[in-house]
Amino acid sequence: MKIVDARVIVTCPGRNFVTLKITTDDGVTGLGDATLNGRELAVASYLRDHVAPLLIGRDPARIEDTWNYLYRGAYWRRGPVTMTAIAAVDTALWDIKGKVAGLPVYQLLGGRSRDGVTVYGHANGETVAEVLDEVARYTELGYKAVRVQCGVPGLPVTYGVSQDKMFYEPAAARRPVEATWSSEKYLRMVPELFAATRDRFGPDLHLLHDVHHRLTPIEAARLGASLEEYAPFWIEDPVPAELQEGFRLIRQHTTTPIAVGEVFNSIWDCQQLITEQLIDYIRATVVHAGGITHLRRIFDLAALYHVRTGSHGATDLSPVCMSAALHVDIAVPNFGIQEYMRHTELTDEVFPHGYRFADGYLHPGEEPGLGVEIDEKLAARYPYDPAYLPVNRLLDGSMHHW
Ligand code: EZ4
Ligand code: CO
Repeated sequence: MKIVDARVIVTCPGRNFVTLKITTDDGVTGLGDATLNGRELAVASYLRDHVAPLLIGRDPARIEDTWNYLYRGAYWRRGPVTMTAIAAVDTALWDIKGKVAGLPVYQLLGGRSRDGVTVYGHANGETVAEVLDEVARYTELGYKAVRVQCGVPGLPVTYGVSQDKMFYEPAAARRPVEATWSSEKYLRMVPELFAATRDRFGPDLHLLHDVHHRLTPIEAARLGASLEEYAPFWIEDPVPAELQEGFRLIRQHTTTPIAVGEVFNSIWDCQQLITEQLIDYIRATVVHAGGITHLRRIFDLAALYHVRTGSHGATDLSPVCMSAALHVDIAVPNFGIQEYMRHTELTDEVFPHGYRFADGYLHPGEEPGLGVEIDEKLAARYPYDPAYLPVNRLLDGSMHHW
């Protein structure tokens, strides 16, 4: 079997998605997500101009070899653009392998390790009362785990709080929205949010929170300590993770579990975090961490060090990525939890898929391959629409981490 076509499809059914579609000489097709929020066309060009020509004529069955061909063969290694492009190829080849074998991809990864994939939803609000109402909507839908994000009194725009609550979308503007930040005000708010949520919903609901890289290690240590009595499932991205050893400081002061890694692209971004047991959950996912092939390598390393998985699953990861993530989640021994921000109905129409939500769990479908397709005619009706993620400034105007 040979690859005869590798095509990049860019579509914006409400938000931008980049998809790679690989076709074999037998007419089998495979899909890979290649969406990099706010930098979409860089990956589209990388694939179209530099990768697709190399794929033509290759044997689609040689997934590992193709991964290394693209990784080592580029000479310029790693980085979000390269690794997202490699992920798209890798994911599409796993899809093809599953279709050729007549098996869902999770069967090729060793079969089920669990009955369903526990997911968490996003409850966002301007005020604590609003957040609690959102949490109630999720518990009514059957969710066992909810991420809580709340406006910070005294700050006009806060990460995680949007107008359309059930379909949070941060990349909405032609120019980046400028948000403001104060760690001091924020650190006062979060324990109040957790106290109120535990008080209303009791001890069993898993509560998560995303710090979105905004604290220093000692501030994160204080946050973790101040939340211990509410037993959070995790706090996510407490600090920017370029300085992996910085997490030692957090660890010395709190037993609140730490999750990190939605912006990681490779095993080398988290090697020290994992091997020194500085984190509890690794948030790398298929599309930004080199595909199923590389993600499994990360997860296997994590398993050796008692680190569990908690893959990124925001709406800027397409249903192709979500589908691939679920096949990995259901199979790996050290699964922890999967983020799940539901896509809009229009996105689900463009990407018909077999995975289903029921009672707090997602279930990958039983279709051969990944169980997700793209309606190209419908996709073509929604052309690319540039949008940027926000930026963030301190009250004095300094650039801060978003
Ligand atoms: O800000 O996916 O945990 N989820 C997140 C997301 C990210 C976006 C960035 O594109 O932090 O909402
Ligand atoms: Co996050």
